[in-house]
Amino acid sequence: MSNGAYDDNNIFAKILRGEIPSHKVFEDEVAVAFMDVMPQGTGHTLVLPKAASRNLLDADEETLTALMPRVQKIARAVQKAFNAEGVTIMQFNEGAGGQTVFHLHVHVIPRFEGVALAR
Ligand code: DGP
Repeated sequence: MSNGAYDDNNIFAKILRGEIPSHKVFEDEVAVAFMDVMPQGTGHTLVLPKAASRNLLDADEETLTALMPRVQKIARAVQKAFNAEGVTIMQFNEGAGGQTVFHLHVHVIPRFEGVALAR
């Protein structure tokens, strides 16, 4: 179980509703992907299910099953687009786990040999 209820005033819920702008690079009926405003590396992209889940601990199986192929699709696309040698996938749960925005999202970060993440 997660530590709290889903709050639909979180910043990603607002992006999903089109209330605040984002640099969107993918959207289908299940998920969206947009560029992270505080990138830890070139091409840092976030993939979100449209379904309201606070995080991985809170998400139902249907959401997770649908999300992973989208994460793979975005990971392949950003690797190609940025000519990356690898891709790091990260996902944080609750404040103690490093989560700052409480709508489930997966970080997709193109990686290059010898280049560390920004933070
Ligand atoms: P985390 O909850 O720690 O997994 O990371 C949240 C990420 O979301 C963090 O890398 C910064 C990013 N972020 C925060 N606010 C915004 C925003 O308004 N727009 C976009 N595109 N990214 C955001």
